[in-house]
Amino acid sequence: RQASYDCWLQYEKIRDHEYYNQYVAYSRGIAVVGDSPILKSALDELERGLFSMFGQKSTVYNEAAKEASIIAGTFESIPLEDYGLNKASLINMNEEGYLLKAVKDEEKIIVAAKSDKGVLYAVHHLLRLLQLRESLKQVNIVESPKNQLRMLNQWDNMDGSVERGYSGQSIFYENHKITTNLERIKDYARLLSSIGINAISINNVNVWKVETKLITNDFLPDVAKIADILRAYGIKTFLSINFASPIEIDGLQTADPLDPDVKTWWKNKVEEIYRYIPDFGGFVVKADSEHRPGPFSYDRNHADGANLLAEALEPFGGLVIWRCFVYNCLQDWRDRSTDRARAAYDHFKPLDGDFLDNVILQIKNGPMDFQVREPVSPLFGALEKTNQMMEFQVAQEYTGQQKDLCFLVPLWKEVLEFDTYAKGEGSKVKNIVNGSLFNDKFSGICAVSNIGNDENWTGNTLAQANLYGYGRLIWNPDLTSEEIAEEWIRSTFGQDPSVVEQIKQMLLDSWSIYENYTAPLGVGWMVNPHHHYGPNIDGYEYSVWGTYHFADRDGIGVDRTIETGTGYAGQYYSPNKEMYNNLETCPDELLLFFHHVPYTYKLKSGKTVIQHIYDTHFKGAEQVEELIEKWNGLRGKIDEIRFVNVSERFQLQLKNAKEWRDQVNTYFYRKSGIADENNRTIY
Ligand code: GCW
Repeated sequence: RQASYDCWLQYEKIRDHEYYNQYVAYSRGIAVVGDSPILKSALDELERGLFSMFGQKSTVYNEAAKEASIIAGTFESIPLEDYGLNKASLINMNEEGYLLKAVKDEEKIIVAAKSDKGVLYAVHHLLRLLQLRESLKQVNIVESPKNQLRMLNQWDNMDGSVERGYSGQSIFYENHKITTNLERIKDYARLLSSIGINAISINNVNVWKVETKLITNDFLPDVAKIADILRAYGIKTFLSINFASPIEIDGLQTADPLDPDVKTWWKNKVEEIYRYIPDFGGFVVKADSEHRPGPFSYDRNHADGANLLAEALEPFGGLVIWRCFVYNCLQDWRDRSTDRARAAYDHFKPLDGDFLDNVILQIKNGPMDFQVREPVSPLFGALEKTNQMMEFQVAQEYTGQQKDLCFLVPLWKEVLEFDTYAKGEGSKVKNIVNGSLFNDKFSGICAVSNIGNDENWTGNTLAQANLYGYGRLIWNPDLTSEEIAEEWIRSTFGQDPSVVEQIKQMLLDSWSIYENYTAPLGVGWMVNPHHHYGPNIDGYEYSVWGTYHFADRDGIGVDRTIETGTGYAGQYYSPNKEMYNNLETCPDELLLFFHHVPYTYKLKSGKTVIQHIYDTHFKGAEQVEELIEKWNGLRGKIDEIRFVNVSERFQLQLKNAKEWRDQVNTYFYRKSGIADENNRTIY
């Protein structure tokens, strides 16, 4: 198997003698106390990681034997007092939290947690410390995840395709069946548990014909097999469902959420599912969105729709994750009064408080759709009485499709750090999605996954950093992008400082580089329709999707102000509302998202809009050349397969960047007639 398959779980042999000698003793005897599928996974991980790093098999004890140096188990199962530890002092950690501590004159490491899952996470943490060559001597870590649901959404279809997938085919399905390659799913579960993911929906939110039947006995036995595998790694299984299931599966006349027969149908259906999967997570629902069925067909609203399912799931502790990606996707481009950016807020804000307790609204990070640059969705902060969670996209649909390098952690961090002012200063998005600001019962973060059955999971090996970074960031949003990047590189490519520094810089610069050659000043959608890769300035300009830049000979941008525009800016709390609404205070990077301005408008940077467009596009393409040079400098320092994989993608990125540069510059030159101050080539 290639190194790239193991991603950040390389567990490379420790060759540094000093370090080896210091730590090898810990690996000789290990104990994982207790017996459960999750604890078995913890033991497997520990044995595998230690063997790989120290080159010797550990002796395994099933009790806290005195010969064992690493002792893992729950607080109930290991004799904490014997090691001078006090259970009461650990009470503050949450169900998934844990303690890692060196005891007995640093001869032993205690790996203790409230739950089995916590033990598994603690083991991964310990292995990570070893991979990062951290000192274990005085280790004393008390850690709890900051978010409750830490989820991935697979957009996998049962024909094996992956919607917005850039890494091969699905690892879950082939030929309209659930895969028989359960090993690969187990390996995915290993990767996910190592970064703390605890929930996954395993089919596309667009639920087509065959997929509708995933909740029938045609497929439930096989779904249960997947759930068994995932459960052993602390991951709950969810399914995306078709709102019209009662009609499509059993021929009911209606799927009206208030119809008694429909209610009974869902109750029975849910009961059946739980017979197969006793800890089934619940449903993810895309309803009345992009032509998917939903409550609107019956003149009902989204709360009616979500509550129907919530009532059925409630007795089993199941959740409804209801998506807020609801907008008019048959817009007339001539209609200037409709603004897609307003849609999620306009649909869901009036329903605040109407959803049952086990419903969570899933809100995309921005008001449009995972563009390179968008403001934060104003729905965050607006829902005070409704469980909610963030939806990010790890898959690089609009950010280079895993050909172009785009490390997304800095983008996600900006979103999580955004202050909504919902309850005055300090009402950050991260404190909304962790449930603390409004005391939500359920909350968290989910994201569209970026993996497929490519050997290296993510197409571009460097895109592994986005999956890793996503898990680490939502575990603890206070980690910095730098820390996360560095952890990933060292766990993936080893310790060579020159490699670490070089790749780190490349990752950290990459979002801004991508933004430079694609999307200036908050303009989105200048992409090829359907597949969304490469430039097409007017590709979405006269379409039904509500995605316009309104460039004419004088200017560009969408007027979303309160006075003269769509009023979108008014959906924010003050002072964000005023900041965005006023041309003078609107940040440059979102200027054209909120305002329509002349090409000659002077930015805060001192440049005109048109000169900014030219400069960033020339610069972006140059920066890609620099990335390539940097990467070439790593030849021989990392294995050839991964080196070549990334090199090939950089060539594609360069071609893409030049195309973007020339099309965007030429388009706006022709529109505006204004020459580049530096007389560079524009066609
Ligand atoms: O913008 C769209 C994507 C679709 C996706 C949709 C969604 C799964 O292009 O591919 O459908 O977002 O989030 O539902």
